[in-house]
Amino acid sequence: MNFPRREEHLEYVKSLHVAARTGVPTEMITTRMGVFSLDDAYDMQRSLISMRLEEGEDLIGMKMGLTSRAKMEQVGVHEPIYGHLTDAMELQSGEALQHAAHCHPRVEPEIAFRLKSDIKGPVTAEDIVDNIDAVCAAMEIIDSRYKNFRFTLTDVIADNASSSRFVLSPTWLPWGEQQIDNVQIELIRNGKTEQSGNSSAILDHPVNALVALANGLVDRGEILRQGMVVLAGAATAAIELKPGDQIEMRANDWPTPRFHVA
Ligand code: OOG
Ligand code: MG
Repeated sequence: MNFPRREEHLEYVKSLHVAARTGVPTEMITTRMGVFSLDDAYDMQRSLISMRLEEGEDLIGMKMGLTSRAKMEQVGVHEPIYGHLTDAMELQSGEALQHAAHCHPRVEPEIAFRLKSDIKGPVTAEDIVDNIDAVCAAMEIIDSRYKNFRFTLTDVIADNASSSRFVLSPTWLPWGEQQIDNVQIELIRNGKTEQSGNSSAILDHPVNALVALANGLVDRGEILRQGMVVLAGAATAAIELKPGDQIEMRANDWPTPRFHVA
């Protein structure tokens, strides 16, 4: 699978791709070309993902972002956004994250869904409860490719919603066996809780993130595919990562994802 590319965007998209590969941040696109539309921003995001796919990566999921007030306030952008996840972005639980390969990485606690069947919007939460196969606690490593981790709505969309890596729990929980709203969430660094929150902070219920994503894809004629992993968006603000950090996340008594920073 691949996405179409627009010639006039290539220069900006390439800068983002190079920044992601080198860990050296770049200028915001709005600073370079002025204001651009949401539609153009999502076109640029798809061009950026095409570059990864051409280098051999596979599309394995999607992410929602800015689905909680804590996250919106942290970055000053107040609308939910989505991004794409490839296989190369997955870090296995227990592995090391190479700090030097990133611009200014942060981590945030997430809930991940795995899809049992395709989801084609428009849908409501009731429509999709049977399309979910499993859930788990997850962490996303976000790393804006822009200088100083500062951006506008369209800049962050073009930059694949800041997504860099993601870590899933070692085991998935079968869907329907546990509640996913009102889950107590903690992000822990070197044994100390740095952020705590509740899964209900994610659009009132994490399933609403999946609904928003499926519905956001309608005008592109795209659907969510069976087997995809979908991150619902962080329930708390993100924290900056430093070499030596040991990071783990707790979500009630669910299996715990963890990693360390080298
Ligand atoms: C944008 C991405 C937000 C989330 O979970 O809210 C996001 C950013 O914070 O840089 O992934
Ligand atoms: Mg996130």
